[in-house]
Amino acid sequence: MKIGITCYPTYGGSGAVATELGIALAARGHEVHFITYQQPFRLPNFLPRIFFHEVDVGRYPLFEYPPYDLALAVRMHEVVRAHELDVLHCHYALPHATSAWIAREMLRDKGDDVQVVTTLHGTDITIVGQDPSFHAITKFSIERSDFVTAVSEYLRRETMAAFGCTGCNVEVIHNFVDPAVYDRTAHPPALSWLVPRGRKVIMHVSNMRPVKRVRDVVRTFAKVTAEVPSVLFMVGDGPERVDAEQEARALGVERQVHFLGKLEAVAPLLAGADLFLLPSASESFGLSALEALSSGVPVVASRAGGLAEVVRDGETGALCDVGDVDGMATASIAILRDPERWRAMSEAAAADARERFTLEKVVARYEALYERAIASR
Ligand code: GMT
Repeated sequence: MKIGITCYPTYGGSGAVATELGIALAARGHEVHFITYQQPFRLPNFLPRIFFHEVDVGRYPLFEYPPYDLALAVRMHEVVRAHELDVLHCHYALPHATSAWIAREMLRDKGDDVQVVTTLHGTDITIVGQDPSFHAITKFSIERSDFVTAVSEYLRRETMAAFGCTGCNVEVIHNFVDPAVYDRTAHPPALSWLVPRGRKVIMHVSNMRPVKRVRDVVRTFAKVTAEVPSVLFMVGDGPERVDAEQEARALGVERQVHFLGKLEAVAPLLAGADLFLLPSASESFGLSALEALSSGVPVVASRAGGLAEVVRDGETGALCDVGDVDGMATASIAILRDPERWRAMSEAAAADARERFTLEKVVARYEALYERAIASR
C-alpha cells in the first residue's frame, strides 16, 4: 500500500506514534510519505520506502497568519497524485483532517480519490476541539474522515460525548512500543555517572505543558527522596520547566534534580530508571508511561483519562487522584523500598507492555484498517 502520513513533527506523543508507525509500515514493505512542515523528530534521515515532503507555507506581508492548512491541503493533493497514494492518515484532527478533506475534494473534482483515516490523540478533542473557535470544524473533519481511530477507550468516549459524532464510528487502536528498543537489558547504563552510589533513579518525560503538572513531579520526588535517597531526571522541555526548577529550589532538592532537556532517544535513559512519574491532569493515553513500562520501569501516575488503560494499578505501578502528591509519594516509597516488590512490578510491566501494546500487533491493526478503507472505495 502507499500511505501518506501527516502529523505534528515536533516533540510530542502524536508525532512519535505517527513516525514510528510510518517506519514500521515501511519495514513491512509499504511505501510511506510523510507530509508535514518539518522532518518528524523521530525520523532518521534516510530509510528505504520512506519519503518526506515538506509543506512550505510561503510568506506574504498580507498574511499575518500564514494559511498552513491550505498549503498542507495543496501538498497532500500534489503528493497523492504524484505518488498514487491509497490512504492519507492524519494524526491529530486539526488542521490535518480538515486539510485532507480539502485535498480529497480537489482530487474528486478531477475524478481521483484517496481514503482519509484520522487518528485522534487527545488534546485535539479534550482541549483544542472543544474550544468554541474550533468545535464545529473538528466535528465536521471527524465526520468527513472515512475512518476514525482514537488511542484509548477513554478518548473514544470523550469524542462521542463532545461531538455527538453521529456520522462516524470511532475505533480504538491503542498506542504501541517497539519492545526491542524499550528493553532495559538492551542498553548500557547511560546516567550512572550522575547517580551517587545507593540512590534510586526516578524519571519524568514530557513537553512540560501545564497539563503535565511538573510541579507535582518535583513535590512527589521531594517526599520520596526524604525516605528513599534518590535522584530525579526530568527529560523534555516546555513552559512549566522554570516553575519545576523553582519548586525544586523551594523544596531544597535542586541538587538532586537534573533537567536534561529535549532528548530524542529516551530508551537508554529509561533502561537505568527505577520509577517513572506521570501526574498529569489529563492524558488520553500516556505514551511515555508505556515506554517506561516496556523498559521494566514501574509507573506511578494520576488516574487521569486513558492512563488507567495503560498502567495496571498495583501490578505494573500505582494510580492516584490528580494532585494527590502524598498518595503518589507513599506509593513510590512502597515500591522503591521493597526490592522483591520492585522486581515483580518491573517484570510485570515489561511483560504487560509486550502482551498488550507490542508494535507487531498494533501495526497489523492499522494495516487491516487501511485494507478495509481501500476495499470500501
Ligand atoms: O501530551 C502531549 O502534550 C502531547 C500530545 C500530542 O498530541 O502529541 O500527546 C497526546 O498524544 C499522545 C500520543 O497518542 C498520548 O500518549 C498523550 O496522552 C496525549 N496527550 C494528552 O492527552 C494530554
